[in-house]
Amino acid sequence: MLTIYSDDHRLHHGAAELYRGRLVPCFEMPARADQVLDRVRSAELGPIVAPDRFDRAALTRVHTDDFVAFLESAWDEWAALGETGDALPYVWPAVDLRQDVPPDHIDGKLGFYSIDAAVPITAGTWAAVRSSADCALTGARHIAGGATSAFALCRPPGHHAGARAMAGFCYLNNAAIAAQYLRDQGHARVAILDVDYHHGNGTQSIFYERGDVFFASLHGDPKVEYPFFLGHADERGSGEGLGANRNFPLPWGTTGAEYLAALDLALADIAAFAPDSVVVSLGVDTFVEDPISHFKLVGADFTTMGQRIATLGKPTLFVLEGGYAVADIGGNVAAVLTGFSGA
Ligand code: 6XA
Ligand code: ZN
Repeated sequence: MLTIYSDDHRLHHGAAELYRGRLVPCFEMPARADQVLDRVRSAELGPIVAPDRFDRAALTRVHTDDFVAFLESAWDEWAALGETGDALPYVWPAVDLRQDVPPDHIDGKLGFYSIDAAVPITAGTWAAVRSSADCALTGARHIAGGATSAFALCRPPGHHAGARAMAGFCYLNNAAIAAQYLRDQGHARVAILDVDYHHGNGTQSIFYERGDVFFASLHGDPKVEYPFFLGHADERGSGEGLGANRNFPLPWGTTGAEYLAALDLALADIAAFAPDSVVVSLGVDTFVEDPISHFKLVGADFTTMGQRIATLGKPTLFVLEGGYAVADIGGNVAAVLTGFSGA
């Protein structure tokens, strides 16, 4: 299996995030990608290549033009204030406020184009984000060209980013951009399977009214888990997308066996959809020792996960999402990929 990776991810390194009332070092850090690269290499999964550069138009197929323009200029507008630390939002157009008048000041824009404050913007964030999307697009290009699998080692991750919003360590939605690219290259039906611990709210929202992209997600129940306000079982899609969205919210403490039983249900739905290709939002924050999550998967469960995904028999693009047990993230990602390849 081909891996697509760029050192550009290092250009994005937020200093701190708000966690339970304290500023703590960002859980989403460069060492995560380093660990994954290291273990993919030692597992001898296959060649590791740099991403191709894609046109901005590939991004605006799923994101609004004004949102991409915001990401492009946010750091410069922030730095023009004389600020040198990370840019962070602190006010949002939530209940009773207007969503229809975009602000001019960067403080307002940061809130207008985000869902939460877990999205620090640094001097190198845009370059890293753009390169991360290029990794996903390059993987999709390989799949469109006939490859049976590819792994986009994306950092920063993407599945919380919506058409017009960054959120939860995510800026551009790498998996959604890749899925749309596959559609544009002639794959009539694409399925996205999100196995990250957190609901992929951004991906769901982007495709919610579409019948050509199926979205299935297994995740911590949003009643008790981030992102809290999307990801319930009754969200089944709307309009032409009715029936093309499937959520499996699972309780804190979910074991590997319980998780894999739910995965089988998601895979059955995807098989029934009969996609031309599958994009997997691969987060391994379902791991028992993950510092911000509450499932109990162990190493062998990740191998089984890869084996079961392979039973779909579809060209499959894996896109890296979350996972914060830094010492184990590489081994767990490699277990899914080798499970898939060896199955
Ligand atoms: C914000 C938590 C963001 C969750 C990030 C993640 N406090 N998403 O892993 O998949
Ligand atoms: Zn996650």
